[in-house]
Amino acid sequence: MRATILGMGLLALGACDAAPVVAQTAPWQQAAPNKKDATPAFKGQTRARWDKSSVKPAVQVVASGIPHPWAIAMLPDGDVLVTQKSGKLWLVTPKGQKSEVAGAPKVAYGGQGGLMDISLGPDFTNQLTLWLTYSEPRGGGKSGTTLAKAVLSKDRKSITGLTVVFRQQPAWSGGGQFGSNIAWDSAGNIFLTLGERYSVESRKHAQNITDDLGKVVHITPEGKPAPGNPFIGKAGAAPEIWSYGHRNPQGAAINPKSGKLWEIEHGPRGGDEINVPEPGKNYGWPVITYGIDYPGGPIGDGITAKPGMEQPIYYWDPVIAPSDMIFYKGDLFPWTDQLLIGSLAGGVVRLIVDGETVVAEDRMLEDEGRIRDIDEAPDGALWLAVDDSDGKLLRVTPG
Ligand SMILES: [Ca+2]
Repeated sequence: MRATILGMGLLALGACDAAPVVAQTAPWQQAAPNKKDATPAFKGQTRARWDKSSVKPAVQVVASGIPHPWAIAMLPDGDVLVTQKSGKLWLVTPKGQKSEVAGAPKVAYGGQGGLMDISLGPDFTNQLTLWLTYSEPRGGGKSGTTLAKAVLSKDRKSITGLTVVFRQQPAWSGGGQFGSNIAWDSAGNIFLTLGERYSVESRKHAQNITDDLGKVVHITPEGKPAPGNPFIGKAGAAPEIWSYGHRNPQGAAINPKSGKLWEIEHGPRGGDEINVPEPGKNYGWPVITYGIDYPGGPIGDGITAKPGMEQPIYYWDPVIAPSDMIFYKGDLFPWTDQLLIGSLAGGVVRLIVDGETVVAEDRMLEDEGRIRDIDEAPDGALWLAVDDSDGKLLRVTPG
């Protein structure tokens, strides 16, 4: 039961059977943070005021039986492609009929690894090209995040011509923290978010600009460094890097107003964060973080700020465990231009943003399980993939 705040500073305990009533200036989150000594770098960097929506979302189960889905991609005519982490690709019709799409790549399935993101390329309408990320077996028990493209057959029964476009280097052992999200910039180049592979040793690479662990890379559709990248021509640096110091960024979206990349990443215990990565900048992991280590001690020196390292525009402690996010474009819900975040631990998180400032936060659908992906259909409905053994696809509309 959460404390209920009535009016200005009056604190009372709410009845468990009643919806909590909280003044609109109070944050949604009332629980204590894990990192008790953290001070936000600026007002509103965490625990923005709660904007409780008047809309109650209605949930319809469109399909189930896709165990542990990872990502969905909406085709222009309403069909949906779904990746299953173990290495299958599915086509689901709006009425929920599902059929397997043959030709998915071989994946290193285990831990957080498997078949992950799926994205339609800008030329999908003409060329039927789609893009996949997955944990690729690289030999010696190691794996790495790989981006590949393939062509969907006209009958949608298979993908063909699977071609690897980019391989995160170096490969690493274990099943932890691959990223990975595909976002397209306005020039038709790709931002790909890449995790630092979890281990105490691999996480140090997030600060190392010679490789791809804990990075956002910016590449052409051919897998080359995108023109204008910050480290092109710099000796010893990897020219594909856009930004570094990331932990496990599983979500990304282009802000339709600014055209800039926004990225969301998992912290450890505490410290999930949203960044707006600028070229060549350092987002701090594992040197600065608003979280603590899983056993309870500090990460590194336990600091949250350092010169030369960028602050997140927003963070959470306790975590939400963010999967992906979208800027809502439609008007079926009264949330146009707001940020909707799927999360494994907090349902769908809604943020009202003003420029690059988060001004309010709301939560919904917290009882629907681990939300592994969120997308918006052409009609403005939200589609969610639920990460469990039953693997549901949900369509959400105003109730
Ligand atoms: Ca950071």
